[in-house]
Amino acid sequence: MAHCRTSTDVTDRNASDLGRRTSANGPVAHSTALSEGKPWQSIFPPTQAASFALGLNQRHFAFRHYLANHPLFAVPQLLELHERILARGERGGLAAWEAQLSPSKKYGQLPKQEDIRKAAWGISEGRSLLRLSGAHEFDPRYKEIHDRILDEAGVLSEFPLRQKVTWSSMTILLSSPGVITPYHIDHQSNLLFQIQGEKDIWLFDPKDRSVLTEDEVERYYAGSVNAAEYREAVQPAAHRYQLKPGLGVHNPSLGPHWVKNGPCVSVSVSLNFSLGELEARARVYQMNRYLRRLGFSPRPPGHSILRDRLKSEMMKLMSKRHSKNLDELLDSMPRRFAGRLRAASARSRAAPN
Ligand SMILES: O=C(O)CCC(=O)C(=O)O
Ligand SMILES: [Fe+2]
Repeated sequence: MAHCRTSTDVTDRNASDLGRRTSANGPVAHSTALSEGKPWQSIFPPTQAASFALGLNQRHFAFRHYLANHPLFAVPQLLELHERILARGERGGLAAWEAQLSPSKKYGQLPKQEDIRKAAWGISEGRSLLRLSGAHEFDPRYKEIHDRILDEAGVLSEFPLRQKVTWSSMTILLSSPGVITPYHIDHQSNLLFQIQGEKDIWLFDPKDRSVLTEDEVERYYAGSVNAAEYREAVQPAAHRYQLKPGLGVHNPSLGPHWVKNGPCVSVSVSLNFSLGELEARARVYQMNRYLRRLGFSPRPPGHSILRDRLKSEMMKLMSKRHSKNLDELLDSMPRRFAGRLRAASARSRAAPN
């Protein structure tokens, strides 16, 4: 039997006890943010500048960080945050799945857990993957950490990250012992911080087309978020990182990944962000999807700067607005465009020649 941390053991607490200590309107009284009375502490040791400068948004790499003992990410504090979100009568960014035992099972194939509270409080005995997206939108103390991560990663990499990021999110992940996070890709570039528990993450090179095909990426950007297929044969191409508290990994945009949690409850924080150049590339894939439907065989992005820019700008015109999150990027642009395509072909059929 594994020896797991007990300070965050939630089995001896119950929701009504938690409710008494929780304010539905805002942060609890005993604030623990780094800025409040604590000596200033950075997120990353400065010695890692080379990894950030060479790797950020380019390739996966491991890093060290100081967030592991941060009280805002202790399990009781996270349950408190969940309660405050649920007390508003909505789920906010909360979602829970019942994990399956293989990386090839896709998110869309995992049973969703309707009772978020039950999944959260039973995390140490269950087989749950619990995700809170946009934690920084619910509580300014998480926003402060979100902002500092971007600032410090920008300084370390000498890349004006804060100015270049179009939208970003702090996602907090709680996993039951032993569960597997399905193989998948994300549009966003990601810094994943391990806070509690140990787990293995397998990261693949997003540019390796023997692992991730152009067709999978195109279908992803056309709205099929589960388009990436896990194939046993490509597993040797993955790099395994053994995460433990104080370690993290950077995974650039579209880097395929899957995760196996160790024998204890895991807490991880994902700081994921989109960039203008990633969105431009996404629009090329979206335009290619529609050109393909019209019978053309478009080339993937990266072959011609001019052609890519043209496709991206056309897609931008058709979609009219800038995306503010992943759903808008993946969903609304293609749908709007599909509507316009249908209208255009109906007009051309109706038009006299
Ligand atoms: O840690 C996990 O279980 C999944 C993390 C993940 O998929 C991500 O941060 O993009
Ligand atoms: Fe992911």
